[in-house]
Amino acid sequence: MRVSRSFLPVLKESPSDAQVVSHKLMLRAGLIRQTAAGIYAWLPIGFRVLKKIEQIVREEQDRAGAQEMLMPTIQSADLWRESGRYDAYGPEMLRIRDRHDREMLYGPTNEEMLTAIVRDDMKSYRDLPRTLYHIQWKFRDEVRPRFGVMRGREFLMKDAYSFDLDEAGARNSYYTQLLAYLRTFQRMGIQAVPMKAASGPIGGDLSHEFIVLAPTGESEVFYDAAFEEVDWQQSALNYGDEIGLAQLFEQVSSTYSATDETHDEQRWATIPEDRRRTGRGIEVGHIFYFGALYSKSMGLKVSGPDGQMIEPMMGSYGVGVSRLVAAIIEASHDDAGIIWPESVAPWKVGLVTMRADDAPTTDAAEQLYGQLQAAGVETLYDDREERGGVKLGSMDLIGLPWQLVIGPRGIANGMVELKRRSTGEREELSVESALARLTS
Ligand code: P5A
Repeated sequence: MRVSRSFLPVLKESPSDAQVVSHKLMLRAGLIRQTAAGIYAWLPIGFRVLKKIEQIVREEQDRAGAQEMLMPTIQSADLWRESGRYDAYGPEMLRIRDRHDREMLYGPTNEEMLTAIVRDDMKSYRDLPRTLYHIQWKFRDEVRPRFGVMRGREFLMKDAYSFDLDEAGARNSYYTQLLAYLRTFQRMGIQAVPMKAASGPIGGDLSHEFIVLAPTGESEVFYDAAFEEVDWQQSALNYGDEIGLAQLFEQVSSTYSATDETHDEQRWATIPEDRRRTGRGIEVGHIFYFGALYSKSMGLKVSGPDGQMIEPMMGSYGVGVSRLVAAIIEASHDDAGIIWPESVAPWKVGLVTMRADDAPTTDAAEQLYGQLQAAGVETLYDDREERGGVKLGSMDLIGLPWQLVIGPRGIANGMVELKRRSTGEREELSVESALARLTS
């Protein structure tokens, strides 16, 4: 993409209404704009990151055997009366009336809706187990929306729902999502630690939240460094391996991690000091097992092998997709701006010309841009007639993993500069080797 044709509004000053660094950087680098309290438009850069995160979540859900679908944002109040949550949910629910005066709502979550959808078609034990998910906007009328998309009112969530014949099956589905989450967050370049949690308004008795360390997090957290030591992508654990998944759950449960609500000073003291990690944390995911809670209240039943009726055991599994954009920035930035992990970066390379009025410089840049594009390398090309220093400043702010800088002096000798954003390391190399490096 050419910057000269882009809508990439970059702000020099930190906006005064933003309190946390991710919100400041998201406004300054032109990722989002607020359109109403707690409601944001996603500008091109922000949108690209959101889609990258969404895609990682999707690939890991698919790999774990969940199947994607799409449910509407608007729901009928009657659905929620069936489960009894219509009144219980309180003022966080945005309630709407249509022209026929029917009560509707903007969905804060979809347990009721999906249970109602499947109950007409899941009839037999052969229809189980199933896990379905969608990636859809939610609305929660938070008392205090704050920190930008971190706690918005409208936000994007991946929510999955599992249906099983019995508790053992349901636990296996829960463990499957646990592993999928460990893999998902690690692919995004962040350390998310599962912690036992209370179920709150979703209900149920088994629940974990996934917490990313960041100084501006809402709760204080404690965990054993063992969580940082496993490569979940490389782990040979297979989704069909029920025993392995149960062992994973045991391992996660026996490794210390806690929020301030569940923290146990006595157990904490038994962990060697150099393995204790503490800080503030941001919840980027939350998984729940709640048995037959919704099957029972909403009349979901299937016939078992010998004709008896069975209420499926369910779980639900959420990832805060839009919140993750902010959480990743909280975990990965410096004074100059954002540092995107490569897997979620809006583009891989920022191509910068230092002198737009120097023909050999722009010719070389145009040619490189064409070659990078032909090789499928996502490139943002700053072709503006701006001072080189200004362009480099906005590249640092936007935070692409690589900057390829072309100036008159270097290009006269066929040389360009390649900078790695995360370390600041710069290297002079020939045009050919720069290209080879970025396309490899
Ligand atoms: C699980 C899936 C649920 O709603 N029902 C369907 C369950 N869980 S949850 O914990 O309430 O939400 C899941 C994740 O969504 C993110 N999230 C938010 N993100 C931005 N702004 C908000 N106001 C907000 N509320 C929740 C969190 O990442 C949470 O873990």
